[in-house]
Amino acid sequence: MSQEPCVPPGAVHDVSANDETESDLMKRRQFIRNVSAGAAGLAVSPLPFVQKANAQPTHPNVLFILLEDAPNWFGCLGGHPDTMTPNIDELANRGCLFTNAHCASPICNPSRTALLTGQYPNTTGVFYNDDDWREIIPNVVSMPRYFLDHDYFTVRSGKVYHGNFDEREVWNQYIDAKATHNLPGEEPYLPGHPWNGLNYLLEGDGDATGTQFFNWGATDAPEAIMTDFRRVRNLNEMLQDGMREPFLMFYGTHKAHFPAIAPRRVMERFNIAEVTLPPVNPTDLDDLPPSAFNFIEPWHHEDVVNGKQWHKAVAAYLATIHYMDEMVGRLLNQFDHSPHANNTIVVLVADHGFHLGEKMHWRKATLWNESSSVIMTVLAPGVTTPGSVCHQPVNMLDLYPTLVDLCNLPANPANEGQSLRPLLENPASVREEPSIMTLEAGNHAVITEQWHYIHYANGDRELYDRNVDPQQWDNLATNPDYEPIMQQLRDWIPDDWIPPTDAIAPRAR
Ligand SMILES: [Ca+2]
Ligand SMILES: [Ca+2]
Repeated sequence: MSQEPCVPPGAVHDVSANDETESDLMKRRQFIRNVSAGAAGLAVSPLPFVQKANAQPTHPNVLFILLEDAPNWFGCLGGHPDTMTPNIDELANRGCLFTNAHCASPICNPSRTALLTGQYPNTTGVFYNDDDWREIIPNVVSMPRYFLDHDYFTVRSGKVYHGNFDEREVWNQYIDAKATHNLPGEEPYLPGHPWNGLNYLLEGDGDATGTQFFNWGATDAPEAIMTDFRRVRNLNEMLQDGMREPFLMFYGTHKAHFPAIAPRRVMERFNIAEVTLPPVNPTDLDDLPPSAFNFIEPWHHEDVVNGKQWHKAVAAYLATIHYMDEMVGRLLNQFDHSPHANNTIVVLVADHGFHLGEKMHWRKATLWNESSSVIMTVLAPGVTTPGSVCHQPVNMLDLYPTLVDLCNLPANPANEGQSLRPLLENPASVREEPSIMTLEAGNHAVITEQWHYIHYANGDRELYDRNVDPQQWDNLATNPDYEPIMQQLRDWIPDDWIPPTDAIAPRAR
């Protein structure tokens, strides 16, 4: 879990407590509003030695692979030691892998809304899973709509938007996510009798099926009915027939979401008894401020451990990730044999991270690295160099303006992220701005190369040094020596993103 990526880090950059100037401070405080006005950009020139594998097409196609609920258990990220993700590792090695990428919010709907609108949760007002972004921000132009409006052929299969908050009309070819989701027998639910013996009805998971979500095991269902198998088959048939160019194709995976159920042949590749458990410090929660406990459910972890389910759950999640990787590999193999292989940008990112016991927590919706950190890799013909790795803090908000930039479309001034092109061209270049993630209203994480700063709505704080404490066990926020650096990091958060003390109460996720 704590292994370093296999490629040496690039230029080290941190927010130092020294050398602060008034102009620096003002610059940071203006950052969010500047990008909101579309004024920000990185002035980093590509290095002349960067080798271009292919000529850069004028309007390249885009293949966008959006993973569901994925911890950073990927070989290319030095993730879980038992993980098997050869296809995604190979894709990462063909382009630029970002090792310090974060979601905009560690919950499905606000994360996907931020990705698809290119705007922060505080701008859209979409913080929760039941916020219908189409009603809240009806005039915002989503990424697929923007590409459609600029004469791209838009295709999608699988989960792109959260729940029912879909945009049917922006897709030239649309494969209904619901219609391809969970055919009978795929995930053999046993209402009231979850396989793991943990009879949980998780908040937000509905009624009759609630106990089935916090579940794991193997299925003997024919693979032809597995959701991801069918979604990839549909896309592969389109690729085989040839697509109208330029196109924007989305594949949203069903895995690795709970319930962690994979075909038996996949599950059997993982030895349950010997699987490596995530590292957990038994006293880890002792130094957390009260607000942290609004977002965690340590009793779930106790029940998993006491029920002797931890090994099984970890092995099952590794299996679902492995199966997800297989399906991505099937799609990429077809894509590589298509006429589009050399003029298509491939992006792969997860909607947010995932806890499997770290900090005694399960699932997501925390401000720590397990929830914030996502795999992100970009292969851009003529722009990225095979095998390149970037350690700068980036956010999935950056992908909308990045794709607009790489596809030579006019910039969308409503985008608040920044184009990653300078980092794709030169991964060692420095990005001054941190990556900011927001959990519900008023709770934020500010992440730089070195620091992970957490600011809760009531003013509670946490600070971790990413360089020496990758597990985030040692909360430095109570040490006055770190007050200057915390103030600097806090200054990246616009004042109006932080509500009056105790104004915000947690809501169902
Ligand atoms: Ca999700
Ligand atoms: Ca701790």
